[in-house]
Amino acid sequence: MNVDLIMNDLVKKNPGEAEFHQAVHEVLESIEEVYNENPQFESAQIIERLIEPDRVLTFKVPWADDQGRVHVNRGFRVQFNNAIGPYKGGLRFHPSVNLSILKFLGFEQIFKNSLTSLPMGGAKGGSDFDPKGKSNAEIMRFCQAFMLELWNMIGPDTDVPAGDIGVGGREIGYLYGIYRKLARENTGVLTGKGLNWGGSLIRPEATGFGCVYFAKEMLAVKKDSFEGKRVAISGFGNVAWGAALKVTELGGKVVTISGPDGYIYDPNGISGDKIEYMRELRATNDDIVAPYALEFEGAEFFQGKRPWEVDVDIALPCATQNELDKEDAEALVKSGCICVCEGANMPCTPEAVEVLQGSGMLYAPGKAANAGGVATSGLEMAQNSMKINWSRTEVDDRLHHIMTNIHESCVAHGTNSDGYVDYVRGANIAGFLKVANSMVDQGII
Ligand code: NDP
Ligand code: 2IT
Repeated sequence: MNVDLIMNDLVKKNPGEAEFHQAVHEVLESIEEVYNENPQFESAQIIERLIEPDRVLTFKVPWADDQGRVHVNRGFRVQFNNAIGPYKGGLRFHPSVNLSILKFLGFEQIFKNSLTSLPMGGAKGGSDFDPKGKSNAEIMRFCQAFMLELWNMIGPDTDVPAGDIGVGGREIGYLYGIYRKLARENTGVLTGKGLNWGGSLIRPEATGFGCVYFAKEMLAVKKDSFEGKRVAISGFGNVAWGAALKVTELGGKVVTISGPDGYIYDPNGISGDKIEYMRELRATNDDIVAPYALEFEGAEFFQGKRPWEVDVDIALPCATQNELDKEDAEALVKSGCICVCEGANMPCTPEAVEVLQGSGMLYAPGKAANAGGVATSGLEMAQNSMKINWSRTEVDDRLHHIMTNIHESCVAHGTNSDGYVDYVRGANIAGFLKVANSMVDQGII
Protein backbone atom coordinates (compact mmCIF):
# COMPACT_ATOMS: atom_id res chain seq x y z
CA MET A 1 0.00 0.00 0.00
CA ASN A 2 1.20 3.46 -0.87
CA VAL A 3 -0.53 5.89 1.52
CA ASP A 4 0.25 9.00 -0.59
CA LEU A 5 -1.16 7.47 -3.77
CA ILE A 6 -4.33 6.32 -2.04
CA MET A 7 -4.78 9.70 -0.37
CA ASN A 8 -4.27 11.58 -3.66
CA ASP A 9 -6.91 9.44 -5.27
CA LEU A 10 -9.28 9.85 -2.31
CA VAL A 11 -8.92 13.65 -2.34
CA LYS A 12 -9.51 13.75 -6.12
CA LYS A 13 -12.64 11.61 -5.84
CA ASN A 14 -13.99 13.37 -2.72
CA PRO A 15 -12.98 17.03 -3.16
CA GLY A 16 -13.45 19.42 -0.25
CA GLU A 17 -14.18 16.66 2.29
CA ALA A 18 -11.43 17.67 4.73
CA GLU A 19 -12.73 15.78 7.78
CA PHE A 20 -13.13 12.58 5.76
CA HIS A 21 -9.59 12.90 4.37
CA GLN A 22 -8.26 13.49 7.91
CA ALA A 23 -9.96 10.36 9.30
CA VAL A 24 -8.81 8.11 6.45
CA HIS A 25 -5.24 9.39 6.55
CA GLU A 26 -4.92 8.59 10.25
CA VAL A 27 -6.09 5.01 9.74
CA LEU A 28 -3.94 4.36 6.65
CA GLU A 29 -0.78 5.57 8.38
CA SER A 30 -1.43 3.25 11.32
CA ILE A 31 -2.20 0.10 9.37
CA GLU A 32 0.34 0.40 6.54
CA GLU A 33 2.77 -2.10 8.06
CA VAL A 34 0.25 -4.79 8.98
CA TYR A 35 -1.44 -4.33 5.60
CA ASN A 36 1.80 -4.93 3.75
CA GLU A 37 2.55 -8.00 5.86
CA ASN A 38 -0.73 -9.55 4.66
CA PRO A 39 -0.70 -9.84 0.85
CA GLN A 40 -4.25 -11.23 0.87
CA PHE A 41 -5.46 -7.73 1.78
CA GLU A 42 -3.77 -6.16 -1.24
CA SER A 43 -5.04 -8.82 -3.63
CA ALA A 44 -8.59 -8.30 -2.37
CA GLN A 45 -8.11 -4.49 -2.62
CA ILE A 46 -9.34 -4.16 0.94
CA ILE A 47 -8.32 -0.53 1.37
CA GLU A 48 -9.91 0.63 -1.88
CA ARG A 49 -13.13 -1.14 -0.88
CA LEU A 50 -13.02 0.10 2.73
CA ILE A 51 -12.68 3.81 1.96
CA GLU A 52 -15.67 3.84 -0.40
CA PRO A 53 -19.01 3.81 1.48
CA ASP A 54 -21.36 0.95 0.51
CA ARG A 55 -24.00 3.58 -0.19
CA VAL A 56 -24.82 7.18 0.61
CA LEU A 57 -28.45 8.25 0.88
CA THR A 58 -29.37 11.91 0.66
CA PHE A 59 -32.92 13.12 0.85
CA LYS A 60 -35.07 16.21 1.18
CA VAL A 61 -36.71 16.89 4.55
CA PRO A 62 -39.51 19.47 4.24
CA TRP A 63 -41.28 20.53 7.44
CA ALA A 64 -43.44 23.38 8.72
CA ASP A 65 -42.60 25.49 11.79
CA ASP A 66 -45.10 26.65 14.43
CA GLN A 67 -45.97 29.70 12.33
CA GLY A 68 -46.72 27.51 9.32
CA ARG A 69 -43.57 28.57 7.44
CA VAL A 70 -42.08 25.78 5.36
CA HIS A 71 -38.40 24.81 5.68
CA VAL A 72 -36.31 22.40 3.67
CA ASN A 73 -33.37 20.55 5.21
CA ARG A 74 -31.14 17.86 3.85
CA GLY A 75 -31.09 14.37 5.37
CA PHE A 76 -28.32 11.77 5.01
CA ARG A 77 -27.48 8.18 5.88
CA VAL A 78 -24.02 6.89 5.03
CA GLN A 79 -23.99 3.07 5.15
CA PHE A 80 -20.27 2.52 5.15
CA ASN A 81 -19.47 -1.13 5.76
CA ASN A 82 -21.46 -4.11 7.04
CA ALA A 83 -18.89 -6.92 6.82
CA ILE A 84 -19.22 -7.83 10.51
CA GLY A 85 -22.84 -6.89 11.26
CA PRO A 86 -25.77 -4.60 10.42
CA TYR A 87 -24.92 -0.96 9.79
CA LYS A 88 -24.81 0.85 13.14
CA GLY A 89 -24.13 4.45 14.10
CA GLY A 90 -25.69 7.67 15.27
CA LEU A 91 -27.70 10.48 13.72
CA ARG A 92 -26.41 14.04 14.11
CA PHE A 93 -28.66 17.09 13.82
CA HIS A 94 -26.49 20.19 13.59
CA PRO A 95 -26.20 23.04 11.05
CA SER A 96 -22.59 22.04 10.30
CA VAL A 97 -23.60 18.56 9.10
CA ASN A 98 -22.44 17.75 5.58
CA LEU A 99 -21.23 14.72 3.69
CA SER A 100 -17.61 15.16 4.75
CA ILE A 101 -18.50 15.11 8.46
CA LEU A 102 -20.82 12.11 8.10
CA LYS A 103 -18.31 10.17 6.01
CA PHE A 104 -15.57 10.79 8.57
CA LEU A 105 -17.90 9.67 11.35
CA GLY A 106 -19.17 6.65 9.41
CA PHE A 107 -15.63 5.59 8.52
CA GLU A 108 -14.46 5.87 12.16
CA GLN A 109 -17.53 3.94 13.25
CA ILE A 110 -16.40 0.85 11.27
CA PHE A 111 -13.28 0.45 13.43
CA LYS A 112 -14.93 1.57 16.67
CA ASN A 113 -17.73 -0.96 16.29
CA SER A 114 -15.23 -3.67 15.41
CA LEU A 115 -13.30 -2.91 18.62
CA THR A 116 -16.39 -3.48 20.77
CA SER A 117 -16.29 -7.18 19.73
CA LEU A 118 -20.05 -6.99 19.02
CA PRO A 119 -21.42 -7.71 15.52
CA MET A 120 -22.00 -4.17 14.20
CA GLY A 121 -20.98 -2.53 10.92
CA GLY A 122 -20.29 1.19 10.45
CA ALA A 123 -22.74 3.95 9.49
CA LYS A 124 -23.66 7.53 10.33
CA GLY A 125 -26.43 9.90 9.35
CA GLY A 126 -28.18 13.09 10.21
CA SER A 127 -29.24 16.46 8.94
CA ASP A 128 -28.19 20.10 8.75
CA PHE A 129 -31.34 20.87 10.80
CA ASP A 130 -30.55 23.17 13.73
CA PRO A 131 -32.46 22.10 16.88
CA LYS A 132 -31.43 25.33 18.65
CA GLY A 133 -34.47 27.36 19.70
CA LYS A 134 -36.98 24.93 18.14
CA SER A 135 -40.16 24.02 19.99
CA ASN A 136 -40.99 20.45 20.95
CA ALA A 137 -43.64 20.34 18.24
CA GLU A 138 -41.16 21.54 15.61
CA ILE A 139 -38.62 18.91 16.67
CA MET A 140 -41.34 16.26 16.44
CA ARG A 141 -42.46 17.34 12.95
CA PHE A 142 -38.88 17.43 11.75
CA CYS A 143 -38.16 13.93 13.14
CA GLN A 144 -41.29 12.58 11.48
CA ALA A 145 -40.42 14.14 8.12
CA PHE A 146 -36.87 12.77 8.40
CA MET A 147 -38.02 9.23 9.19
CA LEU A 148 -40.61 9.27 6.40
CA GLU A 149 -37.68 9.09 3.98
CA LEU A 150 -35.36 6.83 5.97
CA TRP A 151 -37.63 4.15 7.40
CA ASN A 152 -37.53 1.59 4.60
CA MET A 153 -33.72 1.77 4.34
CA ILE A 154 -33.23 0.68 7.96
CA GLY A 155 -34.27 -2.28 10.13
CA PRO A 156 -33.14 -4.23 13.21
CA ASP A 157 -30.93 -6.53 11.12
CA THR A 158 -30.13 -4.00 8.38
CA ASP A 159 -29.22 -0.63 9.83
CA VAL A 160 -29.78 0.57 13.41
CA PRO A 161 -29.40 4.34 13.94
CA ALA A 162 -28.96 6.01 17.35
CA GLY A 163 -28.23 9.48 18.77
CA ASP A 164 -25.29 11.83 18.42
CA ILE A 165 -24.99 15.63 18.68
CA GLY A 166 -28.50 17.13 18.69
CA VAL A 167 -30.21 13.74 18.85
CA GLY A 168 -30.98 12.54 22.38
CA GLY A 169 -33.77 10.61 24.07
CA ARG A 170 -36.51 13.01 22.95
CA GLU A 171 -35.56 12.84 19.26
CA ILE A 172 -35.13 9.05 19.36
CA GLY A 173 -38.69 8.91 20.79
CA TYR A 174 -40.16 10.88 17.90
CA LEU A 175 -38.12 8.94 15.34
CA TYR A 176 -39.14 5.60 16.82
CA GLY A 177 -42.82 6.56 17.05
CA ILE A 178 -43.12 7.30 13.35
CA TYR A 179 -40.94 4.33 12.37
CA ARG A 180 -43.16 1.96 14.32
CA LYS A 181 -46.25 3.36 12.61
CA LEU A 182 -44.79 3.14 9.10
CA ALA A 183 -43.19 -0.29 9.50
CA ARG A 184 -46.19 -1.65 11.40
CA GLU A 185 -43.94 -3.44 13.86
CA ASN A 186 -42.18 -2.86 17.16
CA THR A 187 -38.53 -3.67 16.61
CA GLY A 188 -35.11 -2.76 17.95
CA VAL A 189 -34.50 -0.49 14.98
CA LEU A 190 -33.15 2.47 16.95
CA THR A 191 -31.02 2.45 20.10
CA GLY A 192 -31.11 4.97 22.91
CA LYS A 193 -34.82 4.24 23.28
CA GLY A 194 -36.79 5.10 26.43
CA LEU A 195 -36.81 2.45 29.16
CA ASN A 196 -40.57 1.89 28.79
CA TRP A 197 -40.34 1.05 25.10
CA GLY A 198 -37.27 -1.12 24.59
CA GLY A 199 -34.39 1.00 25.84
CA SER A 200 -31.47 -0.22 27.94
CA LEU A 201 -30.41 0.96 31.36
CA ILE A 202 -27.02 2.74 31.28
CA ARG A 203 -27.26 3.70 27.57
CA PRO A 204 -27.56 7.44 28.35
CA GLU A 205 -24.47 7.35 30.59
CA ALA A 206 -22.56 4.80 28.51
CA THR A 207 -20.31 6.96 26.32
CA GLY A 208 -19.07 9.07 29.24
CA PHE A 209 -18.79 6.07 31.59
CA GLY A 210 -16.92 4.09 28.94
CA CYS A 211 -14.49 6.94 28.30
CA VAL A 212 -13.66 7.16 31.99
CA TYR A 213 -13.33 3.35 32.29
CA PHE A 214 -10.87 3.49 29.41
CA ALA A 215 -8.87 6.33 31.02
CA LYS A 216 -8.87 4.35 34.28
CA GLU A 217 -7.21 1.41 32.46
CA MET A 218 -4.62 3.73 30.89
CA LEU A 219 -3.79 5.24 34.28
CA ALA A 220 -3.58 1.77 35.84
CA VAL A 221 -0.76 0.87 33.42
CA LYS A 222 1.15 3.73 35.04
CA LYS A 223 0.00 2.52 38.48
CA ASP A 224 -2.09 5.67 38.78
CA SER A 225 -5.80 6.46 39.19
CA PHE A 226 -8.44 9.23 39.12
CA GLU A 227 -8.22 9.67 42.89
CA GLY A 228 -7.50 13.34 43.68
CA LYS A 229 -6.96 14.31 40.02
CA ARG A 230 -8.14 17.62 38.51
CA VAL A 231 -10.04 16.88 35.31
CA ALA A 232 -10.98 19.20 32.42
CA ILE A 233 -14.07 18.18 30.45
CA SER A 234 -15.27 20.03 27.35
CA GLY A 235 -18.85 20.12 26.10
CA PHE A 236 -21.92 19.93 28.31
CA GLY A 237 -24.00 17.38 26.43
CA ASN A 238 -24.73 13.72 26.93
CA VAL A 239 -21.12 12.53 26.81
CA ALA A 240 -19.78 15.26 29.13
CA TRP A 241 -22.55 14.44 31.62
CA GLY A 242 -21.73 10.72 31.84
CA ALA A 243 -18.00 11.44 32.08
CA ALA A 244 -18.51 13.97 34.90
CA LEU A 245 -20.59 11.48 36.90
CA LYS A 246 -18.02 8.69 36.62
CA VAL A 247 -14.94 10.89 37.25
CA THR A 248 -16.57 12.14 40.45
CA GLU A 249 -17.46 8.59 41.51
CA LEU A 250 -13.83 7.53 41.03
CA GLY A 251 -12.54 10.33 43.26
CA GLY A 252 -11.51 12.87 40.61
CA LYS A 253 -12.53 16.53 40.56
CA VAL A 254 -14.10 17.90 37.36
CA VAL A 255 -13.13 21.57 37.15
CA THR A 256 -14.37 22.56 33.66
CA ILE A 257 -17.20 22.10 31.19
CA SER A 258 -17.71 24.12 28.00
CA GLY A 259 -20.13 25.20 25.33
CA PRO A 260 -19.86 27.00 22.01
CA ASP A 261 -19.94 30.29 24.00
CA GLY A 262 -16.89 29.56 26.21
CA TYR A 263 -15.96 27.49 29.26
CA ILE A 264 -16.78 27.28 32.96
CA TYR A 265 -14.02 26.92 35.54
CA ASP A 266 -15.32 25.70 38.86
CA PRO A 267 -12.42 25.13 41.31
CA ASN A 268 -14.84 23.60 43.84
CA GLY A 269 -15.58 20.73 41.47
CA ILE A 270 -18.55 19.99 39.21
CA SER A 271 -20.33 17.20 41.06
CA GLY A 272 -23.75 16.17 42.43
CA ASP A 273 -26.44 18.78 41.77
CA LYS A 274 -24.11 20.73 39.53
CA ILE A 275 -23.95 17.81 37.09
CA GLU A 276 -27.75 17.65 37.08
CA TYR A 277 -27.90 21.42 36.50
CA MET A 278 -25.59 20.99 33.49
CA ARG A 279 -28.03 18.43 32.09
CA GLU A 280 -30.95 20.83 32.53
CA LEU A 281 -28.96 23.59 30.88
CA ARG A 282 -28.35 21.37 27.84
CA ALA A 283 -32.04 20.45 27.68
CA THR A 284 -33.06 24.12 27.32
CA ASN A 285 -31.69 23.93 23.76
CA ASP A 286 -30.16 27.42 24.17
CA ASP A 287 -26.70 25.97 23.72
CA ILE A 288 -24.91 28.27 26.17
CA VAL A 289 -22.98 27.21 29.24
CA ALA A 290 -22.51 30.74 30.71
CA PRO A 291 -25.55 30.62 33.10
CA TYR A 292 -23.70 28.00 35.21
CA ALA A 293 -21.42 30.75 36.59
CA LEU A 294 -24.40 32.76 37.82
CA GLU A 295 -25.82 29.72 39.56
CA PHE A 296 -22.79 28.45 41.52
CA GLU A 297 -20.54 30.53 43.73
CA GLY A 298 -16.84 30.42 42.91
CA ALA A 299 -17.42 29.38 39.28
CA GLU A 300 -16.11 31.60 36.48
CA PHE A 301 -17.10 31.85 32.82
CA PHE A 302 -14.44 32.49 30.18
CA GLN A 303 -16.10 33.75 27.04
CA GLY A 304 -14.88 32.43 23.69
CA LYS A 305 -12.13 30.35 25.35
CA ARG A 306 -11.50 26.62 25.56
CA PRO A 307 -10.86 24.77 28.81
CA TRP A 308 -7.43 23.47 27.81
CA GLU A 309 -5.69 26.54 29.29
CA VAL A 310 -6.60 25.39 32.84
CA ASP A 311 -3.98 23.46 34.85
CA VAL A 312 -5.30 19.90 35.05
CA ASP A 313 -4.01 16.33 35.38
CA ILE A 314 -6.45 14.75 32.93
CA ALA A 315 -8.37 16.15 29.92
CA LEU A 316 -11.49 14.57 28.45
CA PRO A 317 -12.60 16.36 25.24
CA CYS A 318 -16.32 15.55 24.97
CA ALA A 319 -17.76 18.22 22.62
CA THR A 320 -16.97 17.92 18.92
CA GLN A 321 -14.36 17.30 16.21
CA ASN A 322 -11.17 19.39 16.01
CA GLU A 323 -11.82 21.24 19.26
CA LEU A 324 -8.30 20.75 20.68
CA ASP A 325 -5.50 22.10 18.47
CA LYS A 326 -1.71 22.22 18.61
CA GLU A 327 -1.57 25.27 20.93
CA ASP A 328 -4.12 23.67 23.27
CA ALA A 329 -2.05 20.46 23.32
CA GLU A 330 1.12 22.45 24.09
CA ALA A 331 -0.70 24.21 26.95
CA LEU A 332 -1.79 20.85 28.39
CA VAL A 333 1.74 19.44 28.18
CA LYS A 334 3.10 22.56 29.88
CA SER A 335 0.62 22.34 32.72
CA GLY A 336 1.72 18.77 33.49
CA CYS A 337 -1.38 16.99 32.19
CA ILE A 338 -0.72 13.22 32.15
CA CYS A 339 -3.65 11.88 30.12
CA VAL A 340 -5.95 12.98 27.28
CA CYS A 341 -8.80 10.56 26.58
CA GLU A 342 -11.31 11.42 23.84
CA GLY A 343 -15.04 11.22 24.61
CA ALA A 344 -15.94 13.02 21.38
CA ASN A 345 -15.16 11.83 17.85
CA MET A 346 -11.81 13.17 16.56
CA PRO A 347 -11.67 16.18 18.94
CA CYS A 348 -7.88 16.51 18.68
CA THR A 349 -6.39 17.81 15.42
CA PRO A 350 -3.57 15.69 13.90
CA GLU A 351 -1.05 18.38 14.98
CA ALA A 352 -2.37 18.20 18.55
CA VAL A 353 -2.06 14.40 18.58
CA GLU A 354 1.56 14.73 17.47
CA VAL A 355 2.31 17.08 20.38
CA LEU A 356 0.50 14.88 22.93
CA GLN A 357 2.16 11.66 21.80
CA GLY A 358 5.52 13.41 21.38
CA SER A 359 5.40 14.46 25.02
CA GLY A 360 5.03 10.84 26.08
CA MET A 361 1.71 11.39 27.85
CA LEU A 362 -1.19 8.93 27.72
CA TYR A 363 -3.43 9.69 24.75
CA ALA A 364 -6.44 7.66 23.54
CA PRO A 365 -8.42 8.31 20.34
CA GLY A 366 -12.22 8.49 20.38
CA LYS A 367 -12.71 5.37 18.30
CA ALA A 368 -11.39 3.36 21.25
CA ALA A 369 -12.24 5.56 24.21
CA ASN A 370 -15.82 6.52 23.29
CA ALA A 371 -16.83 3.08 22.01
CA GLY A 372 -18.84 2.51 25.20
CA GLY A 373 -21.80 4.37 23.71
CA VAL A 374 -22.18 2.17 20.67
CA ALA A 375 -21.20 -0.92 22.67
CA THR A 376 -24.15 -0.31 24.98
CA SER A 377 -26.31 0.25 21.90
CA GLY A 378 -25.19 -3.25 20.90
CA LEU A 379 -26.27 -4.49 24.32
CA GLU A 380 -29.65 -2.78 23.79
CA MET A 381 -29.99 -4.63 20.46
CA ALA A 382 -29.16 -7.91 22.21
CA GLN A 383 -31.82 -7.30 24.89
CA ASN A 384 -34.38 -6.35 22.20
CA SER A 385 -33.67 -9.56 20.28
CA MET A 386 -34.11 -11.66 23.40
CA LYS A 387 -37.08 -9.55 24.52
CA ILE A 388 -35.68 -9.13 28.02
CA ASN A 389 -34.18 -6.30 30.09
CA TRP A 390 -30.92 -6.61 31.95
CA SER A 391 -30.37 -4.89 35.31
CA ARG A 392 -28.28 -1.75 35.64
CA THR A 393 -25.42 -3.74 37.17
CA GLU A 394 -25.52 -6.34 34.40
CA VAL A 395 -25.26 -3.70 31.64
CA ASP A 396 -22.63 -1.67 33.49
CA ASP A 397 -20.49 -4.76 34.15
CA ARG A 398 -20.65 -5.72 30.47
CA LEU A 399 -19.75 -2.17 29.43
CA HIS A 400 -16.83 -2.13 31.87
CA HIS A 401 -15.62 -5.48 30.56
CA ILE A 402 -15.86 -4.30 26.92
CA MET A 403 -13.84 -1.14 27.66
CA THR A 404 -11.16 -3.19 29.46
CA ASN A 405 -10.98 -5.52 26.45
CA ILE A 406 -10.64 -2.63 24.02
CA HIS A 407 -7.83 -1.26 26.17
CA GLU A 408 -6.10 -4.65 26.08
CA SER A 409 -6.42 -4.83 22.28
CA CYS A 410 -4.87 -1.37 21.94
CA VAL A 411 -1.96 -2.35 24.17
CA ALA A 412 -1.49 -5.63 22.27
CA HIS A 413 -1.31 -3.91 18.87
CA GLY A 414 0.08 -0.50 19.81
CA THR A 415 3.01 -1.00 22.19
CA ASN A 416 6.23 0.50 20.80
CA SER A 417 9.67 -1.04 21.35
CA ASP A 418 10.35 1.57 24.08
CA GLY A 419 7.18 0.51 25.92
CA TYR A 420 5.10 3.61 25.01
CA VAL A 421 1.57 2.58 24.05
CA ASP A 422 0.46 4.23 20.80
CA TYR A 423 -3.29 3.88 21.35
CA VAL A 424 -4.03 5.32 17.89
CA ARG A 425 -2.05 2.60 16.14
CA GLY A 426 -3.36 -0.08 18.49
CA ALA A 427 -7.01 0.90 17.98
CA ASN A 428 -6.70 1.21 14.22
CA ILE A 429 -4.90 -2.11 13.75
CA ALA A 430 -7.17 -4.07 16.09
CA GLY A 431 -10.32 -2.56 14.56
CA PHE A 432 -9.08 -2.98 11.00
CA LEU A 433 -7.90 -6.61 11.22
CA LYS A 434 -11.30 -7.99 12.18
CA VAL A 435 -13.10 -6.14 9.39
CA ALA A 436 -10.43 -6.82 6.75
CA ASN A 437 -10.29 -10.55 7.53
CA SER A 438 -14.09 -10.71 7.40
CA MET A 439 -14.07 -9.03 3.99
CA VAL A 440 -11.47 -11.48 2.70
CA ASP A 441 -13.55 -14.42 3.99
CA GLN A 442 -16.69 -13.17 2.25
CA GLY A 443 -15.30 -12.55 -1.23
CA ILE A 444 -15.63 -9.57 -3.54
CA ILE A 445 -18.83 -7.82 -2.42
P1 NDP B 1 -24.67 16.80 22.56
O1 NDP B 1 -25.58 17.33 21.56
O2 NDP B 1 -25.32 16.24 23.77
O3 NDP B 1 -23.60 17.88 22.97
C1 NDP B 1 -22.60 18.40 22.15
C2 NDP B 1 -22.37 19.77 22.65
O4 NDP B 1 -21.10 20.28 22.33
C3 NDP B 1 -23.36 20.76 22.05
O5 NDP B 1 -23.83 21.56 23.06
C4 NDP B 1 -22.49 21.58 21.10
O6 NDP B 1 -22.97 22.89 20.86
C5 NDP B 1 -21.28 21.62 21.90
N1 NDP B 1 -20.16 22.09 21.16
C6 NDP B 1 -19.96 22.11 19.85
N2 NDP B 1 -18.79 22.66 19.57
C7 NDP B 1 -18.25 22.97 20.74
C8 NDP B 1 -17.03 23.55 21.10
N3 NDP B 1 -16.15 23.91 20.19
N4 NDP B 1 -16.75 23.72 22.40
C9 NDP B 1 -17.63 23.33 23.33
N5 NDP B 1 -18.81 22.77 23.03
C10 NDP B 1 -19.11 22.61 21.75
O7 NDP B 1 -23.77 15.71 21.89
P2 NDP B 1 -23.09 14.43 22.54
O8 NDP B 1 -22.68 14.71 23.94
O9 NDP B 1 -23.97 13.30 22.24
O10 NDP B 1 -21.80 14.28 21.63
C11 NDP B 1 -20.56 14.93 21.91
C12 NDP B 1 -19.44 14.25 21.13
O11 NDP B 1 -19.36 12.86 21.50
C13 NDP B 1 -19.59 14.26 19.61
O12 NDP B 1 -18.31 14.31 19.02
C14 NDP B 1 -20.23 12.91 19.32
O13 NDP B 1 -19.98 12.49 17.99
C15 NDP B 1 -19.48 12.06 20.33
N6 NDP B 1 -20.10 10.78 20.68
C16 NDP B 1 -21.41 10.71 21.10
C17 NDP B 1 -21.96 9.49 21.45
C18 NDP B 1 -23.34 9.38 21.95
O14 NDP B 1 -23.76 8.25 22.22
N7 NDP B 1 -24.09 10.46 22.12
C19 NDP B 1 -21.18 8.25 21.36
C20 NDP B 1 -19.81 8.45 20.97
C21 NDP B 1 -19.32 9.67 20.64
P3 NDP B 1 -23.33 23.41 19.35
O15 NDP B 1 -24.52 22.59 18.97
O16 NDP B 1 -23.70 24.85 19.50
O17 NDP B 1 -22.16 23.22 18.48
O1 2IT C 1 -20.34 8.15 17.70
C1 2IT C 1 -20.96 7.20 18.21
O2 2IT C 1 -20.42 6.12 18.46
C2 2IT C 1 -22.37 7.41 18.56
N1 2IT C 1 -22.88 8.51 18.37
C3 2IT C 1 -23.19 6.28 19.09
C4 2IT C 1 -23.67 5.39 17.97
C5 2IT C 1 -24.63 4.31 18.38
O3 2IT C 1 -25.10 3.63 17.45
O4 2IT C 1 -24.93 4.12 19.55
